[in-house]
Amino acid sequence: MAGEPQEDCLFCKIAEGHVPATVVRETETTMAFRDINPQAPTHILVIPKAHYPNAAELAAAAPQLVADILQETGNVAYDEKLESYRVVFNTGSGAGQTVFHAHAHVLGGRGMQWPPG
Ligand code: DGP
Repeated sequence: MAGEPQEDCLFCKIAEGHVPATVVRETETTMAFRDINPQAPTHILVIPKAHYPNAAELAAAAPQLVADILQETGNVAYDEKLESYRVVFNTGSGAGQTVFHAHAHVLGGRGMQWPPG
């Protein structure tokens, strides 16, 4: 069911504390932790604790959680003292999504190119 923990989901396991992660922020509804394969000096993932497979399904089913996540991306950027940063929701495997639990990437600490690859 939408929002319920999925047994085979890595980020559900991180949210439940069953898989370790370097958690930098946590709220009632979200968790922020460092990406295991950082693509920038600061690379933090912000997830809803509830399981939704991607950002589009999250937005359709639980728009308040999208707001919670975006608020936390700003808080992460503040904590990390990022003047400029990028927030990315890869949505679908063709866009590079590899973990099918909605998450925002917060990337900063280096110059960024546009368009992204
Ligand atoms: P995406 O490709 O947009 O689905 O992003 C998934 C990210 O998750 C990717 O940048 C690598 C990160 N990741 C994968 N496995 C782990 C893990 O076990 N721990 C942490 N902290 N990050 C992970």
